[in-house]
Amino acid sequence: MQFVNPPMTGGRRRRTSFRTPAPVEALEARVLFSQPPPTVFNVFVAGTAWAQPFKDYMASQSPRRSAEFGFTVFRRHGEYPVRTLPWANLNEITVEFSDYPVSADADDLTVSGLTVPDYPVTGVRIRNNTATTGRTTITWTLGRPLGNDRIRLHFKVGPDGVNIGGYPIDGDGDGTLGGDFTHRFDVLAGDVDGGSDVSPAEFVFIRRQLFRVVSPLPYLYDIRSDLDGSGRIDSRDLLVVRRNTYAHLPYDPPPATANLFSASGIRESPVSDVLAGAS
Ligand SMILES: [Ca+2]
Ligand SMILES: [Ca+2]
Ligand SMILES: [Ca+2]
Repeated sequence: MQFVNPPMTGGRRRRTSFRTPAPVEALEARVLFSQPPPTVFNVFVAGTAWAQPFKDYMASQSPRRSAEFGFTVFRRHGEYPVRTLPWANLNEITVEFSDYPVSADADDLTVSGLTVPDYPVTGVRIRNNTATTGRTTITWTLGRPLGNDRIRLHFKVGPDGVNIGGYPIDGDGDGTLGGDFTHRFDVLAGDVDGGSDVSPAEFVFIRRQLFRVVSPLPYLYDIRSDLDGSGRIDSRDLLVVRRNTYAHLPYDPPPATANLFSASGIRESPVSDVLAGAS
């Protein structure tokens, strides 16, 4: 028995173990010949302002969600239809990868929409959670919340994008290395029923739920009515849905690239202003 430090851990992962010496598989071989190849497992969205009890309750309702990373908008395995998201302060996107030391920069992720052609990415945080989930997560933070928009996520794969020691992942999920990752979902603050518009009935619906709380007892509490993820349905949520009443998702198809965007006739969401200004 000897004390071995495998050199394949890519700097972040550090694992020590007692085992008999064996030829250590290089990271290159591990990436190139792994079956299935390393890929994206899940994509989550959340708000940095979300209260932890809100996230805990959200995750408790479905094992597909995360008390750490938020609401799932993409799963690699299995059908996962997502209704229009009703929250007003979504500004974090977390991608969960296979158990590899994945690297990425802030500008590797592009978040585009019809209302806002290019959401600024202001930060990136990489975590190798091998001790807990056995997976690597990368969280990109946006400079403004997603809102009233048909969102398209895109990140490039390879040495100048998302990579594992310079090698590509299987971004498009076709079973071979390479291919960028793209995914679409919609966000409309106040769209409690996910029908892609905000009706006066939804204002009434939220008003009926005033003062319901997620903690300590989430009696009749609904995460889709807590529009700022505060853990409490109150006047701020009511203000969000009131300001967005009669708003709807932009009708145009999603842009192929951010440059093809046309903003004519599309009103930007005032909801972020509401949240920033309300007390
Ligand atoms: Ca591929
Ligand atoms: Ca609706
Ligand atoms: Ca709230």
